[in-house]
Amino acid sequence: VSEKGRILSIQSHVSFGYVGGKAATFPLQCLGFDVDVVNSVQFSNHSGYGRFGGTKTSAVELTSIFDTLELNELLEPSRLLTGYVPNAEALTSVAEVATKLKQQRPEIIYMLDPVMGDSGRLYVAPDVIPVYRRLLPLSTIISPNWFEVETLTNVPLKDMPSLRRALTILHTDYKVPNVTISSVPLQPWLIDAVPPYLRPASDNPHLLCISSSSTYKSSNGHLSSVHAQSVPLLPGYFSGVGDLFSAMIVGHFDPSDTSIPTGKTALSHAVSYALTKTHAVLVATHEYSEKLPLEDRLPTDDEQDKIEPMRKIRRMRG
Ligand code: PXL
Repeated sequence: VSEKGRILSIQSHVSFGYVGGKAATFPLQCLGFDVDVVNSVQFSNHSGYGRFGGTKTSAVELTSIFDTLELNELLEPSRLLTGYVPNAEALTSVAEVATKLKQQRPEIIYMLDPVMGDSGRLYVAPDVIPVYRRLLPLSTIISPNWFEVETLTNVPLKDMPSLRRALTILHTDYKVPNVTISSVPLQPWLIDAVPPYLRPASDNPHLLCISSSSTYKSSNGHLSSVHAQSVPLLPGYFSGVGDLFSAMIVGHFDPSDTSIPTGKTALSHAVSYALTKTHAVLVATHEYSEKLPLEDRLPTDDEQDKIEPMRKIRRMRG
């Protein structure tokens, strides 16, 4: 039994490659956690390959795993991490176990990654959206991307007021204490909001990560503490990055830590660690891909579709 405690991690499993649980489990174990792993799917590889084999875990199977863990007194995590769950039935089973855990241990730290899609494209069944909305009030931290924030709040993010509105909806209507929005493309209206002395030192493209924590609530208002951090954008297409990032945030999040520097929140502190570590993994992956022949490291899925399958599979390794 580890000193850091147990994390129940409910995510996808792939035989080949590192997305979902394969991207989260080992790094969390390295941080000192015991990880109880439940596979929401068991696939050969991630869906970016175009073809994948295997099965999705049904709601009945998930519930049987959770119920038996409980009967055997093995359902005792101090943290919960949920990622990709392919449909509403399975997500409802996850919601039931999350509700039970929250009732039994209200201080549980629940990192909810509402995996639904990216860049305007939904890659789960649309009926998961209302189930995620019901789950939000149980969470401690959520880690949606830009598109998932728009989907959950129905607010198109086009300027600073709309970003503020979306964050307020998540904090007040959905009672989410901590929100981190990863991989925000640095758009001119966002750069303008950052004081010049805090902007990235170079003109190279950067990705922004926004962390917002609810700090004060009263009957007539709500205050939150918002931090933005940026990392240099690396060329290429990487899968499983969000899964590693969410795992590192929940692994480093510690509101009881009294050594958090003034001006930081427990969330922004955890996000600093998560960004640094995720970026280091991406730099290593990028350096590895630089050694591959040019045709084996095309940047987008669309371009991969134009090349023959075996080539495609070799390129997407990692
Ligand atoms: O979050 C990445 C991910 C997780 N699970 C499955 C995936 C992917 C990305 O492609 O296909 C099954």
